[in-house]
Amino acid sequence: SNDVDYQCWLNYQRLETPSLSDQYKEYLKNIVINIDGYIIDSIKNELYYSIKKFFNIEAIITNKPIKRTFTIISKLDGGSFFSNTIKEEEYTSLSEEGFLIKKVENSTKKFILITAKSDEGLLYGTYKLIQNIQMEKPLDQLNLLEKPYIPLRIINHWDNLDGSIERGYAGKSIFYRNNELVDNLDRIRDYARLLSSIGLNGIVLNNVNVKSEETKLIAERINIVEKLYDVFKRYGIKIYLSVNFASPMIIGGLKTADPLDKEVRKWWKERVDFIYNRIPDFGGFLVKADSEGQPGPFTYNRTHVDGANMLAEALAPHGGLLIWRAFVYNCYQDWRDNETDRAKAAYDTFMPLDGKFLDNVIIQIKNGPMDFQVREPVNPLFGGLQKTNQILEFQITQEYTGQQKHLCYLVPQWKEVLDFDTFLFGEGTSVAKIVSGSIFNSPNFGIAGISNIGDEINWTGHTLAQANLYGFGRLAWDPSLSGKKIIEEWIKCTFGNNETVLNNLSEMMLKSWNIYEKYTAPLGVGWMVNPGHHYGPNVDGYEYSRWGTYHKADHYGIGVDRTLKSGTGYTAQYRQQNFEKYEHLDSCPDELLLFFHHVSYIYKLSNNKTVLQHIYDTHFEGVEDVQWLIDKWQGLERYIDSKRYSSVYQRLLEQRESAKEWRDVINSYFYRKTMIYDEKRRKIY
Ligand code: GCW
Repeated sequence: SNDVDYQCWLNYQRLETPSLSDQYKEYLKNIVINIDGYIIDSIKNELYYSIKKFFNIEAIITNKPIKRTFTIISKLDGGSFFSNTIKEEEYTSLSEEGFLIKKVENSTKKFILITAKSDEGLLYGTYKLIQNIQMEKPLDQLNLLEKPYIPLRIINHWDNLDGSIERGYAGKSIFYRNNELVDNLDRIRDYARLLSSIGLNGIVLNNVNVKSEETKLIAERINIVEKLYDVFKRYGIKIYLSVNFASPMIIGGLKTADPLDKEVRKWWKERVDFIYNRIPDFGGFLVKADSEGQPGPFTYNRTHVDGANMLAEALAPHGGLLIWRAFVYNCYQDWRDNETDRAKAAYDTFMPLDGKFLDNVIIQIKNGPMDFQVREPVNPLFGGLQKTNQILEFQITQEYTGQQKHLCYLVPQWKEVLDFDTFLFGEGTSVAKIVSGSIFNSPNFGIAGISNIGDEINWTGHTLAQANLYGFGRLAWDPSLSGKKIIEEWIKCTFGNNETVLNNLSEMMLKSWNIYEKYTAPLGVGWMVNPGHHYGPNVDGYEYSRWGTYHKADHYGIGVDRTLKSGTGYTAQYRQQNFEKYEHLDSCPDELLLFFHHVSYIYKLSNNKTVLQHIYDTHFEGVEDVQWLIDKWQGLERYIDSKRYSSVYQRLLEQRESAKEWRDVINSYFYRKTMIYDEKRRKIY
């Protein structure tokens, strides 16, 4: 499709500066590639296609330069041709997936060089060069050396074979329909292009809640996986499958799935051998066990170590990874029970197992201790675990952040998580550093995000939600990038280099998470959503339920006491410095106040406002801010194509309606609980 909305940030629009365009064109007329391979073919395709769109020319792709000026893509060991152009330190600092791009000029030739140690590196370098062109970066000083900071950069799909997507807000699966692979794989290929252009190197192809049909993907339905493998491998993306822990019973006909049972172990080994026979560089398995109804080792009185290691042992000979989720908690809690705290569950379950997992086991941990709320503290397993491989899990799909009807750019939220100092091994041990694996000296660390795409033409339903997918990939590559830098890249590539668009839209995006937070659940307390689908306000929707998700509002106050002194003791799961910060009211950050403490409505925040007045103010402001978003967007009408303009506009109107509903429900609830007026006497029902 040529639809601009479909192309996302790979739009390849003509440059606005003709002279710069001519300069680049001169170099890109002749592409020199002296190696073969399926990833190399993708590089050729991408260059050919982008050059055509940028400059309206057909690039000539050759083995040797046919002009004095050209662009060459070559492995670092690619011979003497350019060896004296690369400095020793450049060579040594390049990692396996890194790349070097530079402009070289001597008396006989001028060329842009993209070089790397691997085909994947060359592919990333190619996308980088294309992006530089699109962003109209000057060609003169072109000299870039990049390598990913985090080794495993994986997108997770909660797609089911019937075509539905759990928590999907952008249509149906682009992979599956009616329990089959879709017929036309073009769109999947375009998705692979989008993913590798932002540096992602892994994809989990099916939902962690593995139902009966999906269980067969490791058996008689392997051909589906094989075909997807054939698409993704061309873009350097490894494929992984979510598997059902009870597979030996469901599809193997065994009487048990006990991980210590000999037959069970043998069964898994055979399954894994079977998979690798068909898919030589299969990535591995992702498992949600003993969580929200999924089977797991607990049924057999075995531990997660028993379960994970059994699968890891089967995968190890093939170099496969076993990713095991830490999202384990009691989802049948009695709301009357004040002792049990869901926030404590992951840490309580996995800390005692630290150091007991095999080398190819990785624990995948959600960013917070609860479940992707608009605001949560960082999961204390980061900073807790010392001898276990870890993957940080983010939710790109906006389950609790407006379901892609509301604008919510999540990069600022993710940045806070990545920058959070856990104090593991002393000051300066950020979450980003942990998941880079550098301090553990292991490549089996990473970052995962639940995809927000579906088969709607613009992939993400809300066009501006494309930025979340983009930003996820960029942060996984380089967590030190700022939210601003990332959004500017995304805007330029998606909407072009117009200044007004750049300024207005980046401001909108950067404020959007905060705006969403203002009109929804206050001060980190979370969960005031409608049960089940999780859209829209329902203050007590999860208050008397089995899910462990309570705000404990009464006429006097609100919040969950998670202190060691008088509450559930969750604060003690953090290292000393963070424990102290959260334990005490005076040092607990306002935005997490109600996550950690139960306080009275007249408790004063650091800005001297009472909690209640803060709730009123932010809820009125939130709606006004959505109006501000609308005004800003309207100011861009003449710069943006009408299709994208009006589809975003429609969603902003829905956001305004929904924000009003949130405002009035929340404010009325607290007014009725407290009978304390809003100081400004605004309308409350
Ligand atoms: O956020 C919750 C969702 C479930 C999801 C679960 C999980 C895939 O509401 O739909 O199931 O988390 O992460 O396993």
